[in-house]
Amino acid sequence: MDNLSPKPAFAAPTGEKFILSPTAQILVESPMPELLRLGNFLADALRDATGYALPVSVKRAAETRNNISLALDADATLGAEGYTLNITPEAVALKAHRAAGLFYGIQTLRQLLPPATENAAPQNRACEIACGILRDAPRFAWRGTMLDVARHFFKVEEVKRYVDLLAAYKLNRLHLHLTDDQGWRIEIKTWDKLATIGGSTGVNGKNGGYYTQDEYRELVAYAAERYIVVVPEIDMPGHTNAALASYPDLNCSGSAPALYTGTDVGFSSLCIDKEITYQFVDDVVRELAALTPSAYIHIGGDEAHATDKDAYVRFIERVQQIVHAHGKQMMGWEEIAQAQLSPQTIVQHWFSDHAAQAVRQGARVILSPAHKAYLDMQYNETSPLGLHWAGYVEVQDAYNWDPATQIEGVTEQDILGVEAPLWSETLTTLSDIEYMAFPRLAGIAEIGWSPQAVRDWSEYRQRLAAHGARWTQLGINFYRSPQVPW
Ligand code: IFG
Repeated sequence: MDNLSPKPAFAAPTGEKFILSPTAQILVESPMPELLRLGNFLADALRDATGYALPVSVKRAAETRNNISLALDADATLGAEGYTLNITPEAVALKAHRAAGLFYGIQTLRQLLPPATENAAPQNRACEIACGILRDAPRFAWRGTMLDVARHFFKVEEVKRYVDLLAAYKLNRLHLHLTDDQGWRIEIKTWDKLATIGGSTGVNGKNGGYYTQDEYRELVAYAAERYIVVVPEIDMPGHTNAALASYPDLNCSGSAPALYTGTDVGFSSLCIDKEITYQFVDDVVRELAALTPSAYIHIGGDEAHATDKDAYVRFIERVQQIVHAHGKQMMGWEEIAQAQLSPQTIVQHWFSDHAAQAVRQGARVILSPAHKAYLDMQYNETSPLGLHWAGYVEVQDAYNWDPATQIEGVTEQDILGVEAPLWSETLTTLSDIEYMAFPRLAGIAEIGWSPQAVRDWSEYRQRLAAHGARWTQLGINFYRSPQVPW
């Protein structure tokens, strides 16, 4: 019970064991579809590993011995994502106020089983689960990562695998950076060339491609089943060469630039004073909003070095109105704080002090400090992948910080949570993604979930070593940092 990550808010082991036996059942307290789905999610996770039948059924009367039970209860103090686990030698009782809490309790249960159970090959071994009481709930509501599918495109199956790994660490946001200078990755039916031309290539001419709207819906649904909200980003007015290359009319000059396969930033801009630009934005936001069950649409706003400052402010304020007109909240990189933001706009801190400016306007912030949370930063000067403009970020650097004291003028109640961006200029495979994300993403997940008071690098590195055994069973291509006693 002392190897769990994210570290629970409260866990009291008793030293006894619950033996998961071949006749064990998974019982749900009511026939609610989501409860049965969660029961089956847990059963699937354990069936492969144990070879046991683990039938899922609605609990009848007093049968609780030798079973795992899932129940929702009225204890609202657990919030939307908290849970309690009461594990005795007789039974495992998982309770939560909301279904997401049960899902997170299931992730904790998985970690209480031996690492071998993460490997789908049947082990047919009597699985032991440490007994005790856990009462756990997250510190921050926003616990996420961003995947840049614009510099290099990653297929639906690859992103689904990444989603599985995020869910195991109780992360609940996947921000997809869908468009940039090198690629437009989402089908827009009213502007079809964005994907067919703008999505035809990538950095160094590699990993072109795009999601059809059906494929994108499939991704959103897959993530939602794991209580992960997908947040789409259409980066603008900068980082727009792929769109400008697809439609000459979007350019102030009326002629389209060539597709771009380099890695420079800050050279492109939508034409702020042309009305067609706002028709484009409105059509894109409308189609994206229809694909986005959640509240947020990210409009980028970073590195608009080719956009006049006053024009930039006018553009952001007009886009904010368009996003609201389509019933969504606007998110953006922190430069958008130069514009007049509405209170429900969310600002993502990455490299400047605009976040404090946003807080002064009453906006809330998500922290992605580049020198701590950018997963595309090289671990050290020998890392085969990644960049180092924000510095080298080893596992300890990515773990050893407290969002509440990270930025002058930004305190705990201004912070929605944390997010670790993974930019893909130097990444082309799922294996590359795993190498840069693990171990550091597990640390970000703990920063987002666990109370600051229970976090300590010297203790965490020991716990992290135990997760290396799980990642090996899961086939994750993780970086074996010399800072961790694997
Ligand atoms: N900054 C750019 C990204 C990417 C990154 C690589 C932001 C918000 C450098 N903008 O980070 O597009 O190129 O580390």
